Amino acid sequence: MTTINIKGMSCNHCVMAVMKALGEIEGIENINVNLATGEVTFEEAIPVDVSVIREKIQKAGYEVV
Ligand SMILES: [Cu+2]
Repeated sequence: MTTINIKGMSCNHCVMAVMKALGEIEGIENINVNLATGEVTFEEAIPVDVSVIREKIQKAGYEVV
């Protein structure tokens, strides 16, 4: 399981946007977002480069810290 922290989420809409963005990356599954802590966990069915994740999250309007 991979854990990242995302800055900028303030409501459930943000949670959905982050889940959608990560879900679009091939190989990422079982995404779980904790709005209170900003902690996001997921499984990598195939290895995913962290830069791909950063870029996706940034495009959605949030930041990986
Ligand atoms: Cu929001």
